[in-house]
Amino acid sequence: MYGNDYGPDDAATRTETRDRLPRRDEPLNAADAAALEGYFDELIDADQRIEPRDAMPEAYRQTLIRMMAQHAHSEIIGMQPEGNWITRAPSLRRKAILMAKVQDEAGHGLYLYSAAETLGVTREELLDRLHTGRQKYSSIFNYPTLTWADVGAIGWLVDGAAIMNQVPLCRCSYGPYARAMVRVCKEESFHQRQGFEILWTLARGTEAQQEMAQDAVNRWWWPSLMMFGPPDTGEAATKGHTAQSMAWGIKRFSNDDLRQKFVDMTVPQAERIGLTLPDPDLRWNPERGHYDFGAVDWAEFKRVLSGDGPCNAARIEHRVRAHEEGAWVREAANAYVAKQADRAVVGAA
Ligand code: BYC
Repeated sequence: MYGNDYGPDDAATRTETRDRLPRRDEPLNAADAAALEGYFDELIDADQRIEPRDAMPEAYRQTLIRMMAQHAHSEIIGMQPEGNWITRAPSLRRKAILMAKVQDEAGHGLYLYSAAETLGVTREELLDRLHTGRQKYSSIFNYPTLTWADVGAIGWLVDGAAIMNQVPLCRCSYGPYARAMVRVCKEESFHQRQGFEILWTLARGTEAQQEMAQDAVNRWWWPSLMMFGPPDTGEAATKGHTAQSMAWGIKRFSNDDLRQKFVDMTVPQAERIGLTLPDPDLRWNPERGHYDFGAVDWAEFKRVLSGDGPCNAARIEHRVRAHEEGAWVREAANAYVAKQADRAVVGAA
């Protein structure tokens, strides 16, 4: 878990190799570059963790920055659709739970921005990339939350998909990302349970409540399947990042495998709740030992990614406004740190 610094066997040799190599931010000569490649590959082959001070191939660093930043952005943008229902939660208990969940998402964003900063990029730069559309966030958060049941559907389906995708990231080859994911996943499990429980309750309520629950599931099911990313196996595979990211131990499964696992996990849960998943092609395939399911509308996914989803503009507009209105908090925090540093100098003199 704690990377090659703490490995038991030949960790001494590895540390020696590392100590001979320049740190990540020092220039590399040709001999160092060759040694680095061997050393990095050796760590990856041994399923060891890469740590922030390790020299690493630039493409590996950039891939992680892209993925971790997109993940962090998704967490903080993901607060918006659910935050929309805090003032209208149907009871004090539901309100308290939802507030705790939305705060958890903010916390996940903070762990992930901090973890991404260990790769030598600033949080300011990452937020700027989000605000100017140079970096993505998850497609799922461009859909609206029209009723209270949507909060249940997000918890059950969106957080359920998130767990399926993120549990393997606890074994990601980059140490800080892997460690951040351990806590994130624990919290996501609670989120999924609360969503399940909201829908379970609605499905046992009045006819109108049952219809509201079914309508929410109808709208969130397909976008949840899109969360795993475009097809990356078989004939439908698009040219993406999966093969390289799996070779580097960043991703542990293909998008398609995780999507299938998610469908297999969710169908029995839907049966227990008593809701129907909106896919006429969904059926158990005993030969494959998996559920078959219908075709995802990848044209819709592309449209949403290109900015043409129902809420893209509103999400970014809201985020930029919140960032601008929070400028005084960042200034005050910086002033406080500067003051503390001055006091420390005076105290030491
Ligand atoms: N939405 O080659 P691929 C949460 C992009 S947070 C938007 O498969 P990769 C939660 C992809 O970036 C959920 N874009 O890429 C929060 C790439 O474009 P670029 C977020 C997507 O990176 C609050 C292109 O499509 N979770 O659950 O190997 C409340 C080709 O894709 C999406 C994470 O970020 C998408 N759905 O795999 C509740 C987890 N899918 O960058 C819940 C960490 C693909 O080349 N990230 N794209 O322009 C990952 O696991 C991977 O980055 C992905 C994509 C599986 C998402």
